[in-house]
Amino acid sequence: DAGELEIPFVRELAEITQHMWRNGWDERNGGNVSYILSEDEVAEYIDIHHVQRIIKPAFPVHELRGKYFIVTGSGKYFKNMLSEPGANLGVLRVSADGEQLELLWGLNHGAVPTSELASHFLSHIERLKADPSHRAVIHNHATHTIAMTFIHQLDEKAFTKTLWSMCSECIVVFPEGIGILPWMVPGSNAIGRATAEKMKGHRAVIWPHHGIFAAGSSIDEAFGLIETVEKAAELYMLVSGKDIQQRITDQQLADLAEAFQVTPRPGILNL
Ligand code: 2HA
Ligand code: ZN
Repeated sequence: DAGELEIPFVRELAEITQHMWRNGWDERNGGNVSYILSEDEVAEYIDIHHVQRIIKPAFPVHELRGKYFIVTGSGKYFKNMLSEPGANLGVLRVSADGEQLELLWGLNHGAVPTSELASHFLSHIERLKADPSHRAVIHNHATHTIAMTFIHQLDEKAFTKTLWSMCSECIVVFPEGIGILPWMVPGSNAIGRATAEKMKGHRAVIWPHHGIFAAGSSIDEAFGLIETVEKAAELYMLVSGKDIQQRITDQQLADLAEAFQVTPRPGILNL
């Protein structure tokens, strides 16, 4: 529907989900996105006084009361979001008491928000504490990132160091490193709490044998972080087991951090 795509934040989510699907990162209904919107930007396109449906979240989210989100729908395919935004995406507001979700647009035909809403909401709460400009959380099934969780030890520091050393941009893009959970059942409140705990000090959290969660101040920032992690993981998968002749040294990583004025998480570089 051309009209729906005239809403800028609907177009942005429809396009980024299409992009991720084309990257091969969101087979079937894999992946989910949530993005904080300002009341003004929503009110410009949507009647914010007309609540279409009330949706009960799994738990109250008082910290997010009154906030507006665009979210992907549960069970919906990224492949289809661009051609049918209203059936696959929804704009909702957390009620003034934080107990319910007020659907304002989309999620047509009774659809509900992403099955990973717990991980999204709890991550938003932690990232907003860490960074007032925070807005976006993206989860997808980035292929090489998942592959790497089979053959690399899942120690966060070792994993971060390997990613940093795969390409020169990495330490600049995620100087705080990567959080890693143990394998857990997806879609649960428990994985939501564990993800959010990692989000206190990281913007990227890997779910072994499943995918990645990333946070950022915009869709571009969160997506760019995933692209960078995934690129490093792809390089790792290309070179692992090969006879490596040279690599970026810890001193060179430290030089990069200094040149780009970022502070690497302590305890990772051996200098
Ligand atoms: O929405 O990716 O983690 C499907 C998933 C669950
Ligand atoms: Zn997933």
